[in-house]
Amino acid sequence: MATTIDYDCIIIGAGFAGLRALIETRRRGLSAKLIEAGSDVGGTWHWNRYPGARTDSESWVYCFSFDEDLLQDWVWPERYPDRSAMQRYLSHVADRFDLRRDIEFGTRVERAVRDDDTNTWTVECDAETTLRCTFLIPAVGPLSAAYEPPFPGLESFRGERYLTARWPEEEVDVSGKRVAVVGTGATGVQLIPQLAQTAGHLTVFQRTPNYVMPARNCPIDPAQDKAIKADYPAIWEQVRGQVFGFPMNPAGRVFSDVDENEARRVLERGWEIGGFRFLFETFDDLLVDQRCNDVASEFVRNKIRAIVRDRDTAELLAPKNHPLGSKRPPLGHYYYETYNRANVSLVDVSTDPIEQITETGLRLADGSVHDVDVLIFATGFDAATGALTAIDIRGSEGRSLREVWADGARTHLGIAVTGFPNMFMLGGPGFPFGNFPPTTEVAVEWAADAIEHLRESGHDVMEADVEAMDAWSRTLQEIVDATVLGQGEAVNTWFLGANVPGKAHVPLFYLGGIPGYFAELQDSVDRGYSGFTFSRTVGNKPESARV
Ligand code: N01
Repeated sequence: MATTIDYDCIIIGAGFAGLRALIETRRRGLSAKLIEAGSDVGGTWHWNRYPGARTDSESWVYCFSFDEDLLQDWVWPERYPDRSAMQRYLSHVADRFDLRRDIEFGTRVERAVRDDDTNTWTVECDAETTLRCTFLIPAVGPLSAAYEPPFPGLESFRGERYLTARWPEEEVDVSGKRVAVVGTGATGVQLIPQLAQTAGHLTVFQRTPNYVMPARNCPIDPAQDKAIKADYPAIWEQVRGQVFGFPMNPAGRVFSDVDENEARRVLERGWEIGGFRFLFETFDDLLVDQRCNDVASEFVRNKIRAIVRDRDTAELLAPKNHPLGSKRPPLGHYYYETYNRANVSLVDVSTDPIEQITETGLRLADGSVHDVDVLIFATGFDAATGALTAIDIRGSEGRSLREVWADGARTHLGIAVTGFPNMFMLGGPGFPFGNFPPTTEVAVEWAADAIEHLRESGHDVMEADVEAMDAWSRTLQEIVDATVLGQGEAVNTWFLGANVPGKAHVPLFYLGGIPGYFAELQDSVDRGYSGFTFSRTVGNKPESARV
């Protein structure tokens, strides 16, 4: 008896990756359904509603590149769009390509189970929906499973408590209140200056200081918009050739090319231009040459000392135990300046960690107590794996992804896992870290090409080889070993799975650069999808999908 499938593809998640996957599968004549837990499209931009949320990538390249008309029509208001601008954009994309008719909102996928005999994935959702498909495409985002440290006493707190990645839709009014923010990563750094404007008193609890570079946000005027639109082909070429997928050319200089004075001028210029340009348009060896990195790190520390008036606070904010770039540096919008306000104070919890949440606030290891009305955790994410293992994904022979990854997540190309045939992850562990939308677009196209190739070759099952997964894991580790990443106290970074207690420590992202990753994808195609085995289902073949 033939098994009926509902769709060729089930996509999980309506963020950048999922929306693009829906567009591409449709274009290839595949039937697809997208399941989304939230009430609207947006993914990370749907959930991260905290005050100050905005991109750290420049707007004109933090978007889809596949449709020239979309690129030409859309007008970005600012260098870094805020959360509402991102939502407007993704909503516009959904409407423009009529995507909503194939999206099931407000539905969370709880389980996805592979049946090798019928070559199907059965996807079970909380709304008691069960759907069957041939290809499972989890597009759940690398930074979407919010992490809240399991502080003792958390539930006893009687004030208001918020997690930045699950910020409520209604406005949170902190005016006149005593507010605590725990966490000074990219999220905390955006949130803190916003809350400081109205809070009665804001206390920031910092465990590791960061090198915060000024974002230098600004409006995009019509002339600039026109120039960008005229230059898009060249801009995308830059993006695809730049290590983190940004529209930047190499600096064309290394540290040893210049003397001390010139080095200072170069860094000053980078600081004034702002954003990640400070890292990538100053010295091409900033992230690999120790001397260059030392000078750049000290340059940032001196900027902090020049901005923050209280010397003790400045010294606490200045990172000393990890090099610039060994953790993902946040971009600030008057971040350091915020510590000059009388209503803002900084508490170092590196040596005296938060020991207990009480009914009225926080108690640290040294016994000091901080009573607050509002407690906010900006404590990051269970990166790369968390959103995937939150779903009970079971591959061949009932093997669970959670168990398979218990000793460390392994994938081939950040897309496929041995034992989980016909599953194509977008943004899973081993995926490159960088400007996400343009990177994802290439991965989506690669996956769609692979499915087409699979079908044309008369096969219906595609699975990553274990040797290819091993090789990819070795590559990730070798790259980390060759960079400043994870050095010093940055060894606890989420890049390495080290921020969540009990999580296996392995590199979770490919850091060989976006061009390197694209070359790996292309190489696999050129070699007939090397690293993958194609086969035919022997048992009970599925009937074609309902379109
Ligand atoms: O998370 P994080 P994030 N006690 O993990 C601290 C993307 N993103 O949400 O550094 C005390 O960086 C923790 O301290 P430490 C972007 O890629 C993008 O800020 O581990 N503190 C750290 O300070 C970004 O890099 C955008 O010592 C504790 C903070 O919590 C990534 O998401 C905006 C603690 C967590 O920082 C993650 O950024 C926002 C504890 N027990 C995010 N546990 C844009 O592009 C954790 N911390 C705009």
